[in-house]
Amino acid sequence: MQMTLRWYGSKYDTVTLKQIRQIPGVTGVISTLYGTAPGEVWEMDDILALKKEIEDAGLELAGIESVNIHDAIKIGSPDRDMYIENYITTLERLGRAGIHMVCYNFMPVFDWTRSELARMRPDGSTVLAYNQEAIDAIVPEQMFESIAGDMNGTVMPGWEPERMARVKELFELYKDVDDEKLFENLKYFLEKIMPVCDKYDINMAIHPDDPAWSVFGLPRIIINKENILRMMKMVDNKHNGVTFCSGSYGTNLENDLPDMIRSLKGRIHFAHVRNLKFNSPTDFEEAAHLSSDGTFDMYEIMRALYDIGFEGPIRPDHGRMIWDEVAMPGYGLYDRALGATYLNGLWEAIEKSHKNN
Ligand code: CS2
Ligand code: MN
Repeated sequence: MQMTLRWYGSKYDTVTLKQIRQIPGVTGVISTLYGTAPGEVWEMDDILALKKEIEDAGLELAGIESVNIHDAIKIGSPDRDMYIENYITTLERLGRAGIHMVCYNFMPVFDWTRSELARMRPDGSTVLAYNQEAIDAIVPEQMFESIAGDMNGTVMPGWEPERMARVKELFELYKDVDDEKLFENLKYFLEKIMPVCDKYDINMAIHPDDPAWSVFGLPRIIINKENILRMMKMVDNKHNGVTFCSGSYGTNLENDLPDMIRSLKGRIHFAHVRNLKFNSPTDFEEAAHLSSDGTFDMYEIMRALYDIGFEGPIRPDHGRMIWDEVAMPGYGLYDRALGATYLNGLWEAIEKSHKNN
């Protein structure tokens, strides 16, 4: 595995490449052209400039998170072919630039959903949290408003103001899309892009839906082992793979995370490893990465990744806000640096105990 950190680019991130370079064991970043809208073709010059900036700082651009999918593709509307063509052009350019991992998601309307962006934990840190009753009590438009005030002056992925303005219209467009239709549209998209992925050896890594169930009545399919294996089989190509995000699959306590990892051998191209603390099955908050601070056994998660021979980029995910840092919720420097260090420690111990046995 290669330890990385997500970085939004110098225009948007409060964390610098210089700071990332100083986290022991972090050799790359996962980035994106954050200013581009879903459906837009990425300019080659912009891709190369991003890559150069990262390399000049002594790091590697280890992959893209995300090249977002236009709603027309998820809805399956007549103009989807044009947006798929654009996506293919972007992949081709990324491939030519030597980038081999692309993370994306197939969630309708919203990316991840949380009811709070700054819940206080007993140690005084603040974290993203989810409470089902709170979500059930609001309408989606309200959710955008309540979140907007909490972003610490940053723009969070999936919650861009342009999308907020269109939320009603988006719900209307998805009204005939159920789980089956969404699967079909995903298959259609993947079949079209596989040739360019084969040509440039680009590993597509779908991110799970977060939380891993339907919210606001919208269909959600990348939620459990059964669905993800169905997706792997429906387009049976190594380049059709997954981002294994423990914090997203883990929202559903019925998901056995190490077992899911083992069942996806060869198809996990990217890993997001973080911990959640459950107060009840429908109320959870994002804990520190350390096993004892939350509900998951992080050692078992890392060991499963080790056992399947995982070689791709990995990153700590959403960190807590600690030590008075002001940053994009979940994406400060301090707690993610602690997370990376802890995960590196687990990996070293697993690797050495394996070799000594
Ligand atoms: C999430 C998502 O993993 C995460 O940190 O916050 O925004 C994720 O990046 C996207 O769903 C991937 O396309
Ligand atoms: Mn994730």
